[in-house]
Amino acid sequence: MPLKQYIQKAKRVLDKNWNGRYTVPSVNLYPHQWNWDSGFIAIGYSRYNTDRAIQELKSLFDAQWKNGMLPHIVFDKNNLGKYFPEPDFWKTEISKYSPENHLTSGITQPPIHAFAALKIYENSSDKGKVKDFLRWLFPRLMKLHRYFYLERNPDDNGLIYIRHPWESGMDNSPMWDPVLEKIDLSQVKVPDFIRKDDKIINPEQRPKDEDYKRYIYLVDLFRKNRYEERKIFHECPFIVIDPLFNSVLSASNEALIKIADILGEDYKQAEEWYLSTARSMRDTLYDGNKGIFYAYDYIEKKQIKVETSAGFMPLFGGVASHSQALKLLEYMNSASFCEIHEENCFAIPNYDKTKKDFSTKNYWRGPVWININWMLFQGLKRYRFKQKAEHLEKTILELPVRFGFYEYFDSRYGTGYGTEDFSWTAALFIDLYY
Ligand code: 9YW
Repeated sequence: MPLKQYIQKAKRVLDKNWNGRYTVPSVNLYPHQWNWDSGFIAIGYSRYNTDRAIQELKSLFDAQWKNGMLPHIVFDKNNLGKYFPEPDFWKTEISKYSPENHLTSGITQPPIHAFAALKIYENSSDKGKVKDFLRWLFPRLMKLHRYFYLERNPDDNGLIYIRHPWESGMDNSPMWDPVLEKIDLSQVKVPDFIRKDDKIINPEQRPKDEDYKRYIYLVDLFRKNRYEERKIFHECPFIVIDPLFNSVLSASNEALIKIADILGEDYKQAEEWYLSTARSMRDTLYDGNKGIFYAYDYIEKKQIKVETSAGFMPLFGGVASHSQALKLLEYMNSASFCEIHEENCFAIPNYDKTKKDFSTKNYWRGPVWININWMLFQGLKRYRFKQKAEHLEKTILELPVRFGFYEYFDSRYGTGYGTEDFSWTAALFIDLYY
């Protein structure tokens, strides 16, 4: 089948998941609006339907919290009961910052939105229309980034912390194991709950129950503290600096500078944010022996020495120095994360495949994710690593064509796992085609 017909298929996936206001990641598994998913989805739409791209981000930012936080889920009030945890569990109405007319979660996700908004502008032929939208969005983006630099920046050095694995977007990444293990389940009280995800998808490909208990323990801690950031910061056992989150923020800071410029607004603040985060990441997260950026446990004050695809993300944010970038490429293009021309390997798996607990099929513990590969592709291009960039581009196009628009893919055989008809897989496939 010619590639063009797969584009029609990809568009049909997005149509199926569009509910008139926004696009759900997947009708059955994730039936609400997800924060960074909508950013990637908007990038896909920006190639052929500017109005939908704009609507996608408008719906999300309508639910922005009063303190600037953009929630990781905006719930569809008419479609409750299929997912866990939903608003009856989050109880975000007890926060003085939660929005009046929307039901949301009480955590955030990697802030890809300024980057996505700039793409909508660049890809549109109706610059006037998109400029009006950017005028609406710009103060909201500034408010979101300001929230990070005021509320999540304890040392005032631009290293922004996350306080839940779900905020990283990579829920059960092996990177979080050493931190989560510190929550001793025999010592803490976890509220009763019933998972829904493991009834839809084979539990072998999802986080373990012990992981889920810890996720829920953290949500309970946030509720108990009425979502007050200062209080949470002092009590929460999971305070980490994630290289992916901070790299995405950097890419968006850079986009904010450009958006400010397009609108004739002041770009100085965004520039300061950009410089401070990038500099501190280079100084604190990089490991020159291994050639990767690590996450950092803020409580233990040490790097978390676990190698995942998140560690290469400084390429996407333009954070890595030239010599760091060369080392990243070397490690990325090795037997650990698939060499160019390596057989039975789809670049790049989410976790170093030489590790003994590497899994080709378990969620964020080894499979290949299209959004991660897409961001790394952008990063490799910006550092002019042409051959490797082309290798990733080929993978991103090949996997959905051969196996379907799945949520994630087996890193050895390419088989699709998780849910089928997954929105960001379709959206980013479209983006690459154009
Ligand atoms: C969950 C929706 C989300 C993504 C996350 C991914 C997964 C599970 O699905 O989260 O229940 O929220 O880890 O990155 O945004 O696609």
